[in-house]
Amino acid sequence: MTAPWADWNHILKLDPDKDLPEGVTYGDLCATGTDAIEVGGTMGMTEENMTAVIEACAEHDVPLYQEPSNPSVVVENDGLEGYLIPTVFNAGSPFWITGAHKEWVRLEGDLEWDRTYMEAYIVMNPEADVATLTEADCDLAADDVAAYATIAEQMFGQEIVYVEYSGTYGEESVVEAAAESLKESALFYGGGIHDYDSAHRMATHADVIVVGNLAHDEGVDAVRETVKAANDA
Ligand code: 1GP
Repeated sequence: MTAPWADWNHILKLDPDKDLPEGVTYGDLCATGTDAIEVGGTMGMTEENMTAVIEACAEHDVPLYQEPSNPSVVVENDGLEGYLIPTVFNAGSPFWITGAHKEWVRLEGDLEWDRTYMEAYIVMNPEADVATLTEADCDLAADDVAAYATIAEQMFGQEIVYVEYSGTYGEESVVEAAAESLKESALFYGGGIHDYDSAHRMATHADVIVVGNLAHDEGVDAVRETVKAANDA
């Protein structure tokens, strides 16, 4: 079976804890040409705010995924295509590698496995909430990141490796090293993409670029530019 992300170039990640720019609707953002919407964030997540964004996006014709940051905010909604579940390979606490996942399965029992997908995160911005929360070791050189990507793919069978610089623009050499180390798995890159050029540069290395803050800070036109760049690369 082909992976849902096989043809994706661009994901728009919407954070339920952040507002949209004045006059911008979720419908506008769904219509930017992005290949998928991922609803998720690190801080301030609740079932209520997750549900509100998922319901607002579900009315529109774009694949919709939830990226729950912990088991208590997982939303069941018919509008969701599925779940993209983070596991943080360089987390300091095992809770963020397998612990949260174990709790989810313990509490829920049988998950919808045919639409539950893993993302093997390598968290790189020490200032980001996700780095603090997971106590991630972000002091990694390009060869460390490449090695994490390799173990994610070859030892742990991860189909998605996600180099995450959330909030800041990453080192291209690091993303390139991760890309070169992967054989089949898809490389997602997210962090600090803010215009055509920044999107295009990372999209030459990554299979899929993830754009987050830009939607909340700038709005639709800026996001469209990044979609164009992702498709041009
Ligand atoms: C965050 O990777 C995404 O999880 C996108 O990062 O918000 O910096 O665009 P930005």
